[in-house]
Amino acid sequence: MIRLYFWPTPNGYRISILLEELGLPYAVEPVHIGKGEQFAADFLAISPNNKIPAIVDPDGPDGKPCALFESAAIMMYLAEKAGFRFLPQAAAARFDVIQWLTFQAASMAPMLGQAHHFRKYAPEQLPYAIDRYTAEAGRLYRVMEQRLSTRDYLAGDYSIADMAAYPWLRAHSWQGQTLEAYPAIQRWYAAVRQRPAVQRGLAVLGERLQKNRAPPTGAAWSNLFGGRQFADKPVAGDGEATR
Ligand SMILES: N[C@@H](CCC(=O)N[C@@H](CS)C(=O)NCC(=O)O)C(=O)O
Repeated sequence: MIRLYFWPTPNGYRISILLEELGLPYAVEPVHIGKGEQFAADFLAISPNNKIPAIVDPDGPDGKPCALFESAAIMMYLAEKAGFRFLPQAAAARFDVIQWLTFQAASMAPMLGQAHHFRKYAPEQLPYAIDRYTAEAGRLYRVMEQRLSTRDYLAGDYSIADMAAYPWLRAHSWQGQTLEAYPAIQRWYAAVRQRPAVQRGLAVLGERLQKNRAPPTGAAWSNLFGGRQFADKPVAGDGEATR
């Protein structure tokens, strides 16, 4: 069975949503990133960038085990494995999905993540950074708005590109955005949200969600944004990794 290395965050939900959409059986391996479990040697062997999500498929290509990190790569892998579902096999349509998936992975998620960081987590209020990433979030939303004003989903039919986008847009208020300003995104958002598989994917490890969504402090801050995240060798001699 596929093992999903997961924590309930926007990038993690991309994969839980896709696995639910595909109906593939999977086992969740929680990786508590606030506790520093992403620095454990056995996890780094699968995900050398110390980030969730990651998967291990014991029945990979040529029947051999396959480990993957990076959400976009995992999405393409799973969609193809399931027989090109939510990722067309025909080249032109496939690359249309891939370019919008890459736009999510390479442009939207990193910039929206910076908006979260400076608007919610930074220990100082830095107006330049807040303005820059809020404006960049708005610019990216306008790219999506224009695209969705001429088609139902990012690449025409519902695809892995939409599943990659939706978990990030759920946090639109953290990015200084309001969906009323983007009518096409608002329609798309409602259509994705009502899908039962999306709701099941978003419920994975729901009991582990931080209730108050307060910024991390202490060891969690160090693990995510501080000394341990940026240490030369975060694994060595540090007792935080508990996996
Ligand atoms: N480009 C990566 C980003 C993954 C990522 O940023 N994961 C975050 C959670 S959303 C994480 O694991 N953070 C822990 C850390 O940075 O140590 C992907 O799309 O998979």
